[in-house]
Amino acid sequence: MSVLHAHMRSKQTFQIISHSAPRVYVVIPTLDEEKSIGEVVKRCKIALAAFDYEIIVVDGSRDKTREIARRLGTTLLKEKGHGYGAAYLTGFEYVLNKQEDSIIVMIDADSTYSPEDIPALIDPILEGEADLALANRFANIEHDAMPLRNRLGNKMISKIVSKLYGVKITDSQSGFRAISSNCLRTMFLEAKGMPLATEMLIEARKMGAKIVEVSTKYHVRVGESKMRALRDGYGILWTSLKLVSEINPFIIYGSLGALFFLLGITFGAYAFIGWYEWQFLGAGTWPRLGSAMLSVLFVVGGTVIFGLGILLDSLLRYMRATAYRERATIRNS
Ligand SMILES: Nc1nc2c(ncn2[C@@H]2O[C@H](COP(=O)(O)OP(=O)(O)O)[C@@H](O)[C@H]2O)c(=O)[nH]1
Ligand SMILES: [Mg+2]
Repeated sequence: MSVLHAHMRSKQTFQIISHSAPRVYVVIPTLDEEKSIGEVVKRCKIALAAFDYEIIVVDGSRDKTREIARRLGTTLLKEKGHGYGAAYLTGFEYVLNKQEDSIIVMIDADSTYSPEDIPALIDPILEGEADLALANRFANIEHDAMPLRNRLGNKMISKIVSKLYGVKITDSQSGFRAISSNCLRTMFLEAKGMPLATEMLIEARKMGAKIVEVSTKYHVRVGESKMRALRDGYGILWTSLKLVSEINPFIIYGSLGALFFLLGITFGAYAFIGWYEWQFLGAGTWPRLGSAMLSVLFVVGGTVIFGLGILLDSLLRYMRATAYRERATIRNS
């Protein structure tokens, strides 16, 4: 979407909801971004001129980032702990403590995302069409903006998250997002590093939030990336996998149980053939007692694990239903 178009949309939206438009909080984590923070903040201000907004910079820098952010009148917070996730959690805490209905925008300080796209990103939330809007960079990516390694890693993680959690997401690692305060409040987030982005998606899915992707531009970065592909990549992959037992325990316990059961059957068949040869075909003594014991062990173990999967699944469903009913009661009262 063009810059002009984004502006036009923001004005339209603003006119429609001018009486009750929620405040927009832009949270920007910064780690040594003196080269670009000034420009990003200024562009955010222009893009949000028609809105009631506050820009929050959550900093962990040793360069001049803080001074620049202060001079531009942003709310300056010091990150609690260290890392991309820790910085966001600090910013979220600040916003949610205000106890108001608002929209939170997440954006990098490195000039990769276009602040001019913010109105287009918050639009679906204002319109009630989404709780979480993700910028999808792949539709409009500047050449060389994302290293091939990151691009492939992102594609893979996005596929895994989409398959495991039943959401359709093209760009799971996009750090340009908008979320309603009501949705953010329900999320249990604890990742201190880059996996926060993934954790947030999974939490959104768990809470039954409406997620949309908005196509935005993506530019070459100013300054150095703080992402460490290997370490962060593994962290993100692990986060994508580990939370599945919370939303769909049957995938894990069901397949593990089935695998054990199959192993048990295989050992059992092997033992049975040995017994048959000994009994009817005149082989020596029956040699496969070990296999028979393993067979019993795996079949019993597999059945127990499978049962556990079913049990956890219904327990989780029960808990979710209870939470859903509680939320509905609160809303109606
Ligand atoms: N406060 C804080 N900000 C961070 C930290 N790590 C990264 N950031 C900021 O988070 C944003 C995303 O990091 P970036 O290096 O752009 O990651 P990439 O987009 O995956 O390459 C940038 O604005 C960084 O300055 C951190 O440890 N503390
Ligand atoms: Mg970045």
